[in-house]
Amino acid sequence: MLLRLIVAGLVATGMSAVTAAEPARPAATAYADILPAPVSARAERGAFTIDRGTTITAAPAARGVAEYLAGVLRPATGKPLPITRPGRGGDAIALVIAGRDTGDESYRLRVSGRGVTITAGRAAGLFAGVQTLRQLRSGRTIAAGQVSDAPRFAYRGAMLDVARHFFTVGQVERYIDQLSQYKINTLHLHLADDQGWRIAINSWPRLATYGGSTAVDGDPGGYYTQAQYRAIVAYAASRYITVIPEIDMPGHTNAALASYAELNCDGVAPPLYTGTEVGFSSLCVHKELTYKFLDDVIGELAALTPGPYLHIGGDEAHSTSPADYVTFMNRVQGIVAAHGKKVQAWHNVVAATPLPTTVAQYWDTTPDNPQVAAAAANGTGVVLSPANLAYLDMKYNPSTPLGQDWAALIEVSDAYGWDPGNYLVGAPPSAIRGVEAPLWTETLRTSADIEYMAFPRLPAIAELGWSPAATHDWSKFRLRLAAQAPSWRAQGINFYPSPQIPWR
Ligand code: TNX
Repeated sequence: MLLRLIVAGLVATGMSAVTAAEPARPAATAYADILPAPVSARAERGAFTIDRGTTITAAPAARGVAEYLAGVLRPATGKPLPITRPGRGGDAIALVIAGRDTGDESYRLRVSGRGVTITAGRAAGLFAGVQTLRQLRSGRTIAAGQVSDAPRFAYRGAMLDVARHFFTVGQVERYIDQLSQYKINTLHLHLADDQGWRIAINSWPRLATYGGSTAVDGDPGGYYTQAQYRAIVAYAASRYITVIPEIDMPGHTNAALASYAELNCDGVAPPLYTGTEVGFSSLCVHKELTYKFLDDVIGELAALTPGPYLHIGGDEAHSTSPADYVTFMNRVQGIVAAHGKKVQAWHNVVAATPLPTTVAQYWDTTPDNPQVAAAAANGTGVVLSPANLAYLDMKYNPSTPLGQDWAALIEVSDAYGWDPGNYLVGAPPSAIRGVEAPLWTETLRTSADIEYMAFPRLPAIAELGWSPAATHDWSKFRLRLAAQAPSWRAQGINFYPSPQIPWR
């Protein structure tokens, strides 16, 4: 009787009596479920089981990735997983730096009954392989098979707006952990806008202490000390994510203008702003102090930034005349260059004269933009974030409780249903650096809010950035996405259960 009850229970949960007695086995489709889709993957017979004797082997250059992997696997498996130098024998998960360094996150993964080997030309590739390994693991078991993989685009980004609402270091790190699982390699932090200035600048302290004191709807403000900001950058780096800090200008600057009266053309500081209008503020383009201010800010930001790019905004400068906009953007590009950094800016920068190294971030809602296409043909790099496809703050449907709808309603099939390599009419494919999914936070206050808007669309954009165009297939993608849900539930990720996806 008892046995019959157990068997009935197993049948009800979809398991067979045989597998129930063994450690949980990965689904046979695991290699087909990897997200973002790899270049190639095939399942083989057998599986590797992590045990008391399993070690992680890594040469010194791979030590950081090994520690990250151990940090994931030890709590998940309850096994000690010591990290050792290569070549000690025994069952191992081997992280091997070998072969040509292609300068990207290419890797190969091989799982047999005897062990796991991830091989890459550089540590960033091993880290990407580790993310694939995480998806293949079920309990202590990893199904046998092989993966060969490389990213389609070098730039795979996500933006978080910490200006409209402030998010703590812990909240940003939580998002970084989520991004890294989908092989996102760039975190663009929107650090200043009309509603708040979120990074301490030692030479202009009131930017943060006063300009950072509030948020949309008068919600609590906040800012990162430089030590906290460095901690975010280091945490991201440990996940092979480069941070691009953005100070938006010449518009979107009310928080700065409110903090220092002398930055205003009329010398009068406006009040702090907690609404959600855009386009009403502008730095004073013909005041020399503006450029002294920006030289100080950009200098401190450059010193905090190991990555090559600083983002100078440049969008929606509706209170700056077109001629002043050109003057301003050209001069500020020079300041960034003088501090040894390259410029990223919203695509409006092409109205000025982009430096040869400037990258334009495209946010328009149409693939037809001759001015941006011409700049791209002229050598300006382009990152694609079309607002009607890639903006994570857009509602999914009319009844989505959070977000906006000015650009579009964006269901999962919309976020996935375009080809970045073939989107911007007239732009040479070589100009396209990749994709970025921006998350503006006028309506978002908590990590649960961030996750509801980002999941499941962020993995869709991540796949457009990583996976070969030949793998693009909605009917398969929706199954890959469905396979992620158990992991999201286990991590407490608050995702939108889109009716388009056959969730498991
Ligand atoms: C447009 S598009 C903005 C942001 C807003 C966002 C809200 C662009 C570069 N700027 O200032 O937060 O829409 O969806």
